[in-house]
Amino acid sequence: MITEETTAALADRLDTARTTRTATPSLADTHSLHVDDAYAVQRALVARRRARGERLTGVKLGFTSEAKMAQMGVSEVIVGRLTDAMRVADDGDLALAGLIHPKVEPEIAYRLGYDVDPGDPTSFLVGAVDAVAPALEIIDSRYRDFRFTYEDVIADNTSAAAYVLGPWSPPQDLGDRKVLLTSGVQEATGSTSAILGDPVRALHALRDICHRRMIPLRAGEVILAGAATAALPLVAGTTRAEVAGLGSVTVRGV
Ligand code: 0L1
Ligand code: MG
Repeated sequence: MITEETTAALADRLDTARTTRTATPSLADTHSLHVDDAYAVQRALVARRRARGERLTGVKLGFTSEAKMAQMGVSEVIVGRLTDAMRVADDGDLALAGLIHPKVEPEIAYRLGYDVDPGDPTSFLVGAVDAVAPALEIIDSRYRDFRFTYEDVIADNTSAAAYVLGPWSPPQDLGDRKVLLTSGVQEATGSTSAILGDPVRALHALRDICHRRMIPLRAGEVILAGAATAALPLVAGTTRAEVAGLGSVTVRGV
């Protein structure tokens, strides 16, 4: 385990990388981090944002595709925190100058209708969902060239930078829906089944991870379940994701 001083120093380093838009080398170049250390750095990093007035609005899952897990040599999803400062309105503008090297992913968002107690192993996250929506997640690793280890990316709040929510619909089966992402002239097609086989499995995985890491989930919070296609670079102009039968969500890079 790393010391509290080291945890604080690494959180400061990642915080500065984001606020000054200057990518930093992998923490693994100089530190040997355990997964627990990495989540401790993430907590300290998010605490800095909260101390500046940001409010927690939900969580996001990462590494929910087989391809990404294989690439990282891991079998466990990762979780990061969302704040109100990361939220961009549907069809809203996102300033690219505020980011380092942003990419965008089409996702499914779940909204919670009531609190879920992380200490209660019988709590049923799926039953707590009161709405679903198409979503865009903008990731912006604070590491140079997106070069990071599994522990690095956890410490960096799983590269979370911004998110956009489309219109909410009632809870429904979202298995194997076609997904189309367009960003500038680039396009990616995929399926919601890229998210752990079915996005509902993301809720099961999240319940386990929140239980182990004592992450509370509150009514009204949003869960981003993971990417349905490979990420595309976020460029100036319109980026749009469409999930068959659920609707679309748009952001404009400016
Ligand atoms: O799935 C994700 O939200 C991405 C997690 C972080 C990995 C990356 O920055 O590519
Ligand atoms: Mg994502």
